[in-house]
Amino acid sequence: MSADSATKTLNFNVGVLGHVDSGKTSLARALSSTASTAAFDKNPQSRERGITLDLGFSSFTVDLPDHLRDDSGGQRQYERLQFTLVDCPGHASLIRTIIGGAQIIDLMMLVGGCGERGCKLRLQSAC
Ligand SMILES: Nc1nc2c(ncn2[C@@H]2O[C@H](COP(=O)(O)OP(=O)(O)OP(=O)(O)O)[C@@H](O)[C@H]2O)c(=O)[nH]1
Ligand SMILES: [Mg+2]
Repeated sequence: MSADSATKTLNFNVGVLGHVDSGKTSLARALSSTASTAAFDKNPQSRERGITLDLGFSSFTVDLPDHLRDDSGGQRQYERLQFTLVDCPGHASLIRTIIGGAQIIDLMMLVGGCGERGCKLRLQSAC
């Protein structure tokens, strides 16, 4: 992406949060077109343990919705809307990593799995 087009991109950092194994990393992978080198549990420790251990960054870009357009002739005339997904660990022992990520998160997406026993268990743990 060139510097010029980068300045015309409005970015939101979206935290991807939820219960352990609810599918956060899988969803981030499915949505994203660009990823950092450590995204999607690529590091060996994550693969070995089968869980996300650190924040993972990836992104996708869409056309800017009309309601976010600035037709007033101002400086900030964005053309594209980028969502940077901040994939958070789900394991309770890694809560400090998630709190660290909260510093840069603008919005959050709560992922809840609903397979077989999933909904009941996850609703219980959210109460
Ligand atoms: N059946 C089914 N399995 C899924 C789905 N999404 C993810 N999985 C599987 O569920 C397991 C956990 O998926 P992840 O995406 O790593 O879950 P996660 O929430 O990122 O896990 P943590 O970050 O460790 O909390 C993997 O084996 C996935 O293949 C889904 O939509 N359906
Ligand atoms: Mg994960």
